Amino acid sequence: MKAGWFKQWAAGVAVMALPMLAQAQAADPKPWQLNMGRGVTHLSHNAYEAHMLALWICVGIGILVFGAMAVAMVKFRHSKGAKPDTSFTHSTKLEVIWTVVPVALLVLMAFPATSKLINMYDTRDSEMTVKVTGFQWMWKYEYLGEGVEFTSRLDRKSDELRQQTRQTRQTVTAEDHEHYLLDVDNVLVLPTDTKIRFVITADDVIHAWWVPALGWKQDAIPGIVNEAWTQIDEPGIYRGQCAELCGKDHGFMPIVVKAVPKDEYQQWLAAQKPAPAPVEAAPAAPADEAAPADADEQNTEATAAADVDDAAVAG
Ligand SMILES: [Cu+2]
Repeated sequence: MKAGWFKQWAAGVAVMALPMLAQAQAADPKPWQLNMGRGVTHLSHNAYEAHMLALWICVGIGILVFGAMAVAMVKFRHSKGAKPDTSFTHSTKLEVIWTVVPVALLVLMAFPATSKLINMYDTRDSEMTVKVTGFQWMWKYEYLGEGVEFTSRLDRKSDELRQQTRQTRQTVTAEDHEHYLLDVDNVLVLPTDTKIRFVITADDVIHAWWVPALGWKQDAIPGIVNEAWTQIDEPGIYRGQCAELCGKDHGFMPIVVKAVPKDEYQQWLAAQKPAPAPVEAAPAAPADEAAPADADEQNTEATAAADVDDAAVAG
């Protein structure tokens, strides 16, 4: 057990020591990460900025208050002959200051926070909509208007490991599974640089759809449709979990978002669409048509590959 813990710790240190790996995992929390993550969307950056503003104001207040206490305790201590002022009752000047300063600070924080909140609920001008439905215990994703839908549940390997460890009471290490309980069978593929609207609901009990790198979590409530939106800046894999205690397998309904460039997304989407029903009356025609169709597909693949090469050169 001890060796397992050490291995996990060593693996964590190794990951932090490798900037390349750390870059790839930039959106995931790291061991011993203290601050909240920046995330990969406009909204997550907003949340991060609001958090940092409040944090630095708190740091300033902390330094002032504890500094004043330290000075008072050291400079005016009894052994130095300090005498308490027993006649003091109140000071109007001080009372005004300690009322006005906190109010000013709250207003300073409330203004940007409110505009960011309004922005967060503004789903206008979105280019596509994904419907998310929470089930005990999996997610269903529907690409509205595209005829593409699928369910996404805990990956088989994680599930097997969890059944095993339940009996053996052993700990699952990173060697057993790099993303234990954070992997799914079907990932939610989304395009980058696209305003995506989500409509979120549930079919049985309340769940909550949460991918920290996107910067928000939204309740999935039966009979209610909640809205949210995202625009992902960087391609990558972003993991999350159900964030509302929803039953015995609440901890086993992870979320995986795979953000890919727009053209790659279009290819993926086309591949997901159900094949058109075969035409009964023309037995010979499909063979002829198949060839040009294949050629087209190869062409788009070649173009896509060229794009990737271009991107690599540009990068
Ligand atoms: Cu749930």
